[in-house]
Amino acid sequence: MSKHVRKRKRILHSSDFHLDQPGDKACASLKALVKLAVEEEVDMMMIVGDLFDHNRVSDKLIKFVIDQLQCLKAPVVILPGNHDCLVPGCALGKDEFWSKCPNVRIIKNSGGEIVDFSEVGISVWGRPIDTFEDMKPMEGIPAPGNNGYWQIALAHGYYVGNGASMFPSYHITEEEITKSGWDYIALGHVVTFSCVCSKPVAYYCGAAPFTGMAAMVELSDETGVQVSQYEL
Ligand SMILES: [Mn+2]
Repeated sequence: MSKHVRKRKRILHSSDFHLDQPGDKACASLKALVKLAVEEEVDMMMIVGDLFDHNRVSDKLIKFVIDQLQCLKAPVVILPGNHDCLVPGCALGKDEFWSKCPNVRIIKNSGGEIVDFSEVGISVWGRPIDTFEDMKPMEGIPAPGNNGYWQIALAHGYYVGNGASMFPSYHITEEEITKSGWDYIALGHVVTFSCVCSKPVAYYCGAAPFTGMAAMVELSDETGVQVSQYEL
């Protein structure tokens, strides 16, 4: 029996908007990202940490974000990063706003969770930063499921390879990525677009307001996982 060939999918991978005030440059970047996602008819959009610069942002700014994300039919996955970490009173925890946006899924389970998006055939794992202490963004990642979906892991932190790092916290190691078994590792926290691993494919998408770009991830069982930058 031949292996089941999954449907090709395209995911828009972004991170590190660091939204602070309504109308700032980062807000324009988010708006451009949503426009691109609509035009390209992507299957999913992901924001891998630090959507907000801090947790004291105004309700007006949160409403702006929700107005934008509601323009999409595709599911949007948001991972809390170190700047918008999931602590009491945080921006991503204000359910009175986020509940109005059914296509948005915020990864909240402490220690990590898998979310299956059956409508698009994609499973997502992520572990939110939910503390002001150090943590390991890929610690405890389970083996991917056997549901025939694309398996995408999200992590917000520093890739440190297999050695010591000059960076103090949020370490992601080479071994955590290579042994994960997931199809694609979507990374956030680092400003520039960069590939850190080819098997499985793992990329930093870069900070959209800084690079003016987002990463398009094309998933295909025939041609593999390919990542390229799209201008915002
Ligand atoms: Mn960060």
